[in-house]
Amino acid sequence: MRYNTIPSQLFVKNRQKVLEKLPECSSAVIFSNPQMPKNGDEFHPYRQSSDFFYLTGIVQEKSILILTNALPEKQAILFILEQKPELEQWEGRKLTNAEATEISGITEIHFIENFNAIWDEIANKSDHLFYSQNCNPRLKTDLLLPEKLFAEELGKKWQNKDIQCLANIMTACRIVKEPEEIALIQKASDITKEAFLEILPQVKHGMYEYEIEAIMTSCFIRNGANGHAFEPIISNGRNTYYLHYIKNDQILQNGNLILMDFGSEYANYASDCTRVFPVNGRFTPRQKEFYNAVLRVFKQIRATIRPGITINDYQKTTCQLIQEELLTLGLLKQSDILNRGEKPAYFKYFMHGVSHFIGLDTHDVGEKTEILRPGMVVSCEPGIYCFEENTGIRIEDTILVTEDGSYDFMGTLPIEAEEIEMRMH
Ligand SMILES: [Mn+2]
Repeated sequence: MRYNTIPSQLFVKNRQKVLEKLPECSSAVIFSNPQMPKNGDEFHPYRQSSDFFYLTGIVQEKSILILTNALPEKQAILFILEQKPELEQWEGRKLTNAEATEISGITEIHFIENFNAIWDEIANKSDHLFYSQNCNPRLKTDLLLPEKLFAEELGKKWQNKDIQCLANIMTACRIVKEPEEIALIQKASDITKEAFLEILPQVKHGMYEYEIEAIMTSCFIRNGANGHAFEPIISNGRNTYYLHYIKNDQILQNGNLILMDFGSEYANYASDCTRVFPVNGRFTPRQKEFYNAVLRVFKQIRATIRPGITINDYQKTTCQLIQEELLTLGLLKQSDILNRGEKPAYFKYFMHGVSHFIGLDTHDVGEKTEILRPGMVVSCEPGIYCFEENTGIRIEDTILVTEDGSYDFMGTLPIEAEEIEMRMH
């Protein structure tokens, strides 16, 4: 493993939380992610399902977890691949049962071939059957995922049982982070910070955006990250305007701003950061006006993140503050605000969410109506995008909600325009 061993106690606690939320006499099946075909005989690099990792710590394909409170003596049963030397010579070692126990804290381990027989027996004794599914409302895919097929089968086979999706229970558990998880997000954030500090003094006019990506990737991998938590955005000039630009194939031009939205993934935990800086190391006065406008909003919103409010609450505040900054920047006039059309006037310059949950996924589980509690982790990312001036500014940190407010995982990472300029010279 690239990361330090995570105490199996975390996964024991996580399973306990899910079990406590299940109604009496329930059993749940959670699948590992399938290997996603790439081309020919190759697969994309393997990424474990976040739910499966949360409950087991196991990063291996073809694994299944059963959680049950229908049989008092059995709470977690793990199914893994049988270790076969002839397969291992090609694919590398697979987990032994003892290793799987050490990682997950689960003592009852079977080979995957035995899943159907054991599950039938457990399902038969249960009143409620739960299947796991990635229920991110923004996921659009036509792929026939094994968990989807399993859910359909369940419905056909056990018509007399109550069948439910586990997603709401998983969300309720995953949304508040345990101290072990917070430490992993801190590590992912520390690696992300280091990459930014490494990049700043190396940026030069004439470099390609992907050369910055190369420094970033090198720093992430060198420090034990899996790699990028999401495809990094490294844009300059006009492309800073495009929110999800990931081609990263343009030359850095003197006088342009660079926008980097990036984050490492450590032990499957994400961090998320955005910084903007000038190619030549000096903001123009106009660029600084834009930058400081967004920075003021960032600081004010970060200060409002605390237990008791929702993301939707501070989304409204953000829009209000950005509207005022747009007046100052001369991009909006009072009359534009009064004569609003279908969308409010600021929407032309700020059109995205200011915050999302962060955890095992960069866009982690949780709705924007959720009332924040200590242990939740969110992004804070206001921005202003002006097509006419080739300028997109976004400033983003990963933030922990604490008892008395919030804590910024990015801490002392340069954020003032002058600090950034200093680091570039
Ligand atoms: Mn983000």
